[in-house]
Amino acid sequence: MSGPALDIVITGIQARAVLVPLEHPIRTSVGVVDAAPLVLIDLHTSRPDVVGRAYLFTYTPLALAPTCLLVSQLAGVVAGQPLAPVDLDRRLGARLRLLGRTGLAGMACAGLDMAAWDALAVACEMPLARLLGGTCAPLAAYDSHAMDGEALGVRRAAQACEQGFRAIKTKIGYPTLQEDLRVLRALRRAVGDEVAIMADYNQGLSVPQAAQRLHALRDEGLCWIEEPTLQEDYAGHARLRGPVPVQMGENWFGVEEMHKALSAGACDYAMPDIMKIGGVTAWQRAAALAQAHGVPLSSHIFQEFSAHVLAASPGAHYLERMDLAAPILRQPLGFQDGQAIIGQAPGVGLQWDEAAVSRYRA
Ligand code: SMN
Ligand code: MG
Repeated sequence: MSGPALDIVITGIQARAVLVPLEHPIRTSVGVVDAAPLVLIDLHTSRPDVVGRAYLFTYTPLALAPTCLLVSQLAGVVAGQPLAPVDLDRRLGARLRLLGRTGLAGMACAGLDMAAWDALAVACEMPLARLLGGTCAPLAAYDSHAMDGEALGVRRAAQACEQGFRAIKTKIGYPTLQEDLRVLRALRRAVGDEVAIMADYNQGLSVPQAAQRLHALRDEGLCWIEEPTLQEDYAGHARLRGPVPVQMGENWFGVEEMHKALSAGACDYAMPDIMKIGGVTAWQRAAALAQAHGVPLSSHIFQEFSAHVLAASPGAHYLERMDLAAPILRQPLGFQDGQAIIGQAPGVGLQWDEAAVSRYRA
């Protein structure tokens, strides 16, 4: 890092709320996301050419304005501070010790962390993956679909295969096990035996229900079953391991929750969400934890940042392709032959399409 990059300080934060249309609603067994509520973050520094960008996904429009306001409020904690994400993480943790960094507060801090790492990589004139010590090699990815039913599910699966994907995820938890089986078998017929299929219950089953369904799915050749029961029930997840590999992690707030889950033997695979786990700083700690437990590591949405951190993570498994931000980005993340193509742009490469941002302002 050249001298000038070391002297950069944060000068301000811009946070904007947008509600972005989705090509397909994200239907799950526990609710539907019809549009993507995103908080767009611009972290400005003492170098006008060094701006860090990140976005947060708030799942429901109900959380969009409060999260956006929280990000703006936290500007007061980071403005004037050196562009040093690990130090910012410590500072934010100290300031929010009484509140705690879970929920919207954790999400807001993670957004600042991601934007700061983006700015630092831009200042160092290299992709974030390189700054973290990795390369920009292509990453195995799966195309992530929803509880689409048989007809749309098959269409999306076939389209993903035509685009070169070698893995797809669907969401299940239909009213009956027979419906789960019917949709999964239709997808298998559509993609053939060489394409991996993952299935996500989004916490929709009780442990007894999940035990019965996972046993019935044991011969369906699934790559993993995701969040079969309540995400905070680590013992329950541990009891369900066996018939099909169990995947979880998107709802862990901080590496502390990840540590509790892995210590309880809750899952065969781990998929932290880079926002909820706490940003790039926390992701690196999560990656070390996964490695210590011998658990392959996948990502959850946030495909742009996730590509860079996975590229520098031991035990990288799959990147989830769910293009939530495409309508407001000038350059979506590229995929080829079922792999994420990181590119060589400095930082993460997020550039807002300002006309679209104006159109979708919430
Ligand atoms: C998911 C649920 C809700 C919004 C985005 C993604 C899902 C996943 O759990 O793993 O893709
Ligand atoms: Mg999931």
